Amino acid sequence: MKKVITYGTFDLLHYGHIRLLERAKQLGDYLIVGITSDDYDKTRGKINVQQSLSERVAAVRATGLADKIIVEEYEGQKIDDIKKYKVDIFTVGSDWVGKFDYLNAYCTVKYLDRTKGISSSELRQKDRNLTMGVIGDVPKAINKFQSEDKYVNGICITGVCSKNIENMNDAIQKLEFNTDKYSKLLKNTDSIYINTDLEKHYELITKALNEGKHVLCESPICDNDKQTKELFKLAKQKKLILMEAIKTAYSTAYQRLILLVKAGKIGNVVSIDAVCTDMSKADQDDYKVKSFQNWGPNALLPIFQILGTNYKDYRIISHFNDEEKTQDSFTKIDFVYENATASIKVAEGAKSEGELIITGTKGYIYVPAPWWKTDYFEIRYENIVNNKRFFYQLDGEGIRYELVSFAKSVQGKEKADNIEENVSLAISKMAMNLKNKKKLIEI
Ligand code: C2G
Repeated sequence: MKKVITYGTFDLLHYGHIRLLERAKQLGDYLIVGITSDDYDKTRGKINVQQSLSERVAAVRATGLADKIIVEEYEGQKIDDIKKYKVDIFTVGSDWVGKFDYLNAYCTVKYLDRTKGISSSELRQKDRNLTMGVIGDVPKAINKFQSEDKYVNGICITGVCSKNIENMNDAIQKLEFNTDKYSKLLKNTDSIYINTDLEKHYELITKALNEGKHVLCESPICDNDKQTKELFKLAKQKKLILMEAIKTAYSTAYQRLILLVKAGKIGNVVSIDAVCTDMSKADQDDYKVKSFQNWGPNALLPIFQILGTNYKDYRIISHFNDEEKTQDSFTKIDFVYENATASIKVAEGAKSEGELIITGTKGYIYVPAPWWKTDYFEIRYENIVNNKRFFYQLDGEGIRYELVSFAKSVQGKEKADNIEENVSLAISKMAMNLKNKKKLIEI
């Protein structure tokens, strides 16, 4: 009996896939189909797959062409499978020509012509074509964001509006910032990404929502929790998505870490210590440090997501560079909870180790610097033989996962739960406390 094996994601199963499976089957007597797991697809850069593994398996099964279906979970598994199932022929579409020649050492490798004119990417795009305008002033941040849309099928950046427009990458529309130009940008788009000074957020978001546009906004949404609440309410009324952009919240490693903590892997959490420092902009002429504004939301995220937002007490300790006390070069906030404590340390005018440590009654989680864009963390115990290390691919610093989540939220008409509303409100409230110098000690 001649055994044939083939692999694929088979997202939104289409005619091209079916033709490939039919021809693969004809190469022998028994066809094994390997379907990629969600995690494996992520590690090979396919972050945009629309159907879950079980849906994709069911679709391939329904073709009746596969004699056996297996799941492909890791790099190198093809060799293991070929040996294990005593496979005679490995086959895949011609888009992979040459890539699997190394399997010739184990069986015959055959590339089959790819069917022209159809692909999962096109189907995904058709289903989810979301245009997005961008407004912001820091060229590095905006250009980085803009270059990520090519990894996300179905999102297309239509224009950029900025007071610094000459330093921005090419875009379909490039608009010098003013209110009229912002209106023009909004008119030609379904959604908007906002990365401006915090003071402008409220007005820009209100206008976008009132004009029926979905919003992705850098955190904090406002430096006033009442305003943030009002904006969430407006978004709900208008059936629009208002999503807070903290990249960390959308990364796989961070999400898995939160799940492990909630599943009790380190016992009860008694302390969380999050540090974020960044001095990369400090030596730029006339750069105004805003340590809390730029880093506070990120550092607060694990605290509010693990311990909740009902802290009993807090205290802010800051050092300011200016008389008006708007430029905090260093801010530390300590929280007291019923059964736990937490602290953040954020600085644009001081340097420290940017790590995250979550202390539990059975062990602790250690995320090395820079923890906010990590692909790696460890669970450590008293007995080091029980320690575990976790690694999850992170590409594009997490922006592309944020975009995928935003696109899916818009399509599904329900906001992804990466950042819960109470967490967003608590972040806005803390920004307000610092602005109003509430419970603030200056050093
Ligand atoms: N295919 C095709 N014609 C198309 C589209 C896809 O013949 N128009 C083939 C691909 O070449 C592949 C199979 O259908 O052999 C599944 O395609 P995908 O779901 O895109 O999977 P892919 O990313 O190619 O995974 O480990 C995974 C494998 O390496 C292939």
